[in-house]
Amino acid sequence: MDYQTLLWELSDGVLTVTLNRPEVLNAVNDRMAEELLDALRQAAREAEVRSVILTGAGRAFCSGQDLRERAAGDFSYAQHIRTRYAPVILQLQSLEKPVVAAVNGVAAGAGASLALACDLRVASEDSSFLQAFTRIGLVPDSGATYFLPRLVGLGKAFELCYLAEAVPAQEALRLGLVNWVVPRAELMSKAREVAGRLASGPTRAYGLTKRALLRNLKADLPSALDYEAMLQDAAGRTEDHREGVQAFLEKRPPRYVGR
Ligand code: LHQ
Repeated sequence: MDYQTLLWELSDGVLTVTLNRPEVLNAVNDRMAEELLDALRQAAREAEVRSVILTGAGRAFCSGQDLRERAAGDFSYAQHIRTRYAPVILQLQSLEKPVVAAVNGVAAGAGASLALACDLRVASEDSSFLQAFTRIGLVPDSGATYFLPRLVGLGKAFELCYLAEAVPAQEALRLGLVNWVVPRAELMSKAREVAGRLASGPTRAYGLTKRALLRNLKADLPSALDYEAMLQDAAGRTEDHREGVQAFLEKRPPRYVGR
């Protein structure tokens, strides 16, 4: 697919996908939603991609739904969310490779949901998270009501959704919404450092770890234990597991190949 709204860059196993409509703070139009889904599917298919960074061009990460393209309700919002946003959020979660959001500015509405659906978040000091939905009389969507209570607890999730005030990066760090906060100039180097480290790791074990963490969010302990045991069989058969043990015994760093 020829991307008009995204930049795609693969380097040393790290795929960087940049939302690229800076003039509207990377608001999501139909084309961007389609392209993002395509890019994430390609990331899943291509063995050379071993971790992914999602970021935004310009001064924002993503301002959510493009309100000029979809300003008011003469079409089905439900249909729009089911066909445009849900597949992207599900693809981010089912992609069995680490995904790091590099939040370079405001992440608002469905743009915040996109960041929350990534596995890890690095945020620049001047970034913020805004549950913009109720400001325009809408319900938090694209996974916001799923991710927020899990990351920050139900009480805080109510506050963020009801009051819809921007949460600055340092506060987001304190709440557990993001993993690291760094100066703006260091954002991409920090994201590349994290994603690069993950890209040279045991990709299959990371993918299975992601599957276990997400699946076991809603499991009871016996079934969580059983699921882990089942996945361990798969991890135990990988070349990387053999290499990891061998490297340990030989007292040298492992050289993982991602399978
Ligand atoms: C934008 C946008 C934007 C278009 C900035 N659209 N142009 C799903 C499916 C179905 C229906 C509806 O919703 C959803 C899920 C959602 O995502 S709902 C939530 C949608 N997003 C928002 O409500 C956030 C709207 N944006 C803002 O509140 C502000 O722009 C923020 C707080 C993000 C940033 O404020 P500022 O830094 O003051 O920037 P700005 O407002 O001046 O924006 C810069 C430009 O970007 C401006 O255009 P202009 O031509 O005046 O320079 C904005 O109109 C444009 N822009 N967000 N979502």
